[in-house]
Amino acid sequence: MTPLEKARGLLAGAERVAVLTGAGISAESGIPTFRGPGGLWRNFRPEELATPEAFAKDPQLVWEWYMWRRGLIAEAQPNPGHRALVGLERRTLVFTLITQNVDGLHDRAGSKNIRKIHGDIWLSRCTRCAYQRVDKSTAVDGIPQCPECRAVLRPGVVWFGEQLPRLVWDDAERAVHDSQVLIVAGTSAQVYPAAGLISQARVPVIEINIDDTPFTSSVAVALRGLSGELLPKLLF
Ligand code: BV8
Ligand code: ZN
Repeated sequence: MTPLEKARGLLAGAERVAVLTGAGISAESGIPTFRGPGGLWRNFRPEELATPEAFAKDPQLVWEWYMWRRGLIAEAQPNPGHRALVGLERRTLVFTLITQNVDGLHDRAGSKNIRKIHGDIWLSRCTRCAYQRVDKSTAVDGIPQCPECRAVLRPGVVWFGEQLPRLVWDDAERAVHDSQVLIVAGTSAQVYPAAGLISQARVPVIEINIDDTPFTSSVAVALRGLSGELLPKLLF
């Protein structure tokens, strides 16, 4: 039995499926991954910019990085990998898509039950009051201000050193615990607590990646290749 046949067999009987995606699933849409080639911007690594300290030190620079990324994402389209997960969701009784990605491409592809554990790049939220908004345009020059209290707005994402949104995280853990199969696609599984979801799984894990990850030796099936090509093959 080939790994693909094994993966399809695991999914064929599953009524409850959880999926964890990372930046690799958006790579074929032209969005650079964090740790692969092209992940740098003006020679800064994401870990140097996606932090409260970087924002406190230079909010303008951090906003310029997010605006650059919003621009890339606005030009990007969901790829066959995103769309295959929509097909899988439609055919599965209980389906939860847990994503580390903030790009919103799963929403645009048509996925419904999404848990954005690292937030959403299209959200801007106030650093002082409860104000938040979904931005449509990427053209915001300078540092956006809160219309309610005049404080600076920040991107609605989770930075390194920040807690993940409590309710979203609880849902994600519950989805993994309740699932019969966990698919892990396009993540280097280096960022915690997200990667910890994989070790929490007490069910077979199907890993889809172009490379090995720290969890490859412990998964039920490791499919090597592009998620945009492999995920559609999982549908039957
Ligand atoms: C927390 C949103 C604690 C922002 C992101 C030391 C110092 C400081 C902190 C830590 C530390 N050690 C550990 C930590 C904790 C830290 C962490 O894990 N750091 C890592 C770097 C070691 N985690 C945190 O800080 C988290 N918070 O721990 O809080 C706490 C506790 C109590 C009280 C208060 C606080 C918060 C983590 C969230 C950070 N935010 N994103 C933004 O996007 O700007 S993380 C960022 O990395 C993205 O969300 C991204 O998705 C995520 C993970 O990366 P991947 O998705 O895996 O992407 P990557 O490029 O790494 O890999 C791509 C993969 O795809 C590769 O495997 C590649 O082979 C594959 N691929 C590529 N192309 C394809 C493909 N596969 C298939 N097909 C393809 N075509
Ligand atoms: Zn405010």
